Amino acid sequence: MKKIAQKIMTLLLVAALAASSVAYVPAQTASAYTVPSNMKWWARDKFGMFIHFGAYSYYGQGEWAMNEQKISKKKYQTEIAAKFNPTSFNATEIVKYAKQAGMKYIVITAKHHEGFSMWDTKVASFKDYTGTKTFSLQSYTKFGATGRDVLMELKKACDKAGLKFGLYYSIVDWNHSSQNIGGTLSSTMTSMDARAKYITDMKAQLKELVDLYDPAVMWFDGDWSYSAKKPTLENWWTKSDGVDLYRYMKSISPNILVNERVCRSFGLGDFECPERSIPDKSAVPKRPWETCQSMNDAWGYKKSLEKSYFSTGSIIRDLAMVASEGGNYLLNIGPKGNGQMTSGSKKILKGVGKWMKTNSVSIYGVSASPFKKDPSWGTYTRKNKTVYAHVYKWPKNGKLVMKRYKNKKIKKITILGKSKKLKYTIKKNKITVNVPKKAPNTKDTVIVVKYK
Ligand code: H79
Repeated sequence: MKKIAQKIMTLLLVAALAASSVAYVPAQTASAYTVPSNMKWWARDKFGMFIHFGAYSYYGQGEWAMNEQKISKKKYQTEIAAKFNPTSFNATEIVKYAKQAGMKYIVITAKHHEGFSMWDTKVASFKDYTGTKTFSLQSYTKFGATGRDVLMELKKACDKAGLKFGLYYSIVDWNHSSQNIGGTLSSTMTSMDARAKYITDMKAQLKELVDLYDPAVMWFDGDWSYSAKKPTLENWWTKSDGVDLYRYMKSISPNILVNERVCRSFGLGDFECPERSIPDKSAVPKRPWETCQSMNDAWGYKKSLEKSYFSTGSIIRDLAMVASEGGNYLLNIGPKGNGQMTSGSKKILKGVGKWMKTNSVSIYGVSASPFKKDPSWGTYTRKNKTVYAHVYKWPKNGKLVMKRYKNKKIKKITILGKSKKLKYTIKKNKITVNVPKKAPNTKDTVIVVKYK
């Protein structure tokens, strides 16, 4: 999977080449779309936490292990899911870390592809391979006897801290008796009748989730058909199912936000979802969008990758780059099977929080960059008449050359978090700012240009 950091390097390279050959590019936003009123909070908040937590967290080999390792339903259920015992799950701590990092909403997996329900589902068909026990955290593990509801704990902690709460739900279900692993969608239906029954039951589960947790976002996944054709056993999820699912969600929860993965590639849902990638400045979606990214190459806890986290700096730069293109950023953590946050994720969240403490005004509520192309040193965000220059690559000569916004007059230029005014000169559409020799923040220094 391609890392966003690599993508940014390519973008910077392209931008650098472009900057040397193209003279003046008229002010033009990288993305321009109207935000529907029910999405205003989401578009303003910009930054959320994704949590992948399920039976796979106990196994510690990533959320795709069952599929990748061809583990049978019986084995997965009895040897992995049944042993999942997240007694150390601490919703208050997770929310504290999210809030401190500057995140404004959380989306947690209610059911991933493994088909394990993280809540006390009463929908009868979500049973184990014997058809006798419900395949859920409450019914299938000894943790169930504690009477705890981790989704409710997180929901309550979010409410208390003023964060919005959302749920992830996988359409594909590797453990449901209607499906077997394999095929175009990674699961194949056993019959068309089973398909119809599964869809009805899936909706019943979604109704349970809405009734129990009233999520602000329902984040679907496992919809890979890209097909508007009639369903088949292998390509069993289609565009018309996506259209229907979206309508259904809005009918049971009018204000809920639903991602495009009710069946992606048809412009459905309220927002688009690039995964682990930032669109090119020239190909930014024309409607609200959110990039999801994890902190390493897995989403669910993967022990072997615990020493391979991305750098805090690359995550901060991704967040700013996404904001500069008018998008949201959903950053994932994969807690361990016992529920504990990993030390790697805590370190990154702390680092992002440290940066956000000074620099969050250059992220929340910003518009996309007013310029079509990025400079070689980083990117821009804007709020009304203030342009924020995010400098990733600090100029060695102490002179930062940036574009002038709409030929406006300048009120002052400062480094975000500092009061000292920086000296500058203007030549037509270029501003040259005298900056300190050393980068005040090696991850991303934000220069504030206030226009009159
Ligand atoms: O939940 C996380 C991942 O588990 C899930 N989405 C994030 C948020 C995910 N990411 N990538 N994938 C799942 C793998 C997708 C693989 C695919 Fe395919 C390749 C989909 C279509 C082609 C595998 C092969 C599944 C169907 C055929």
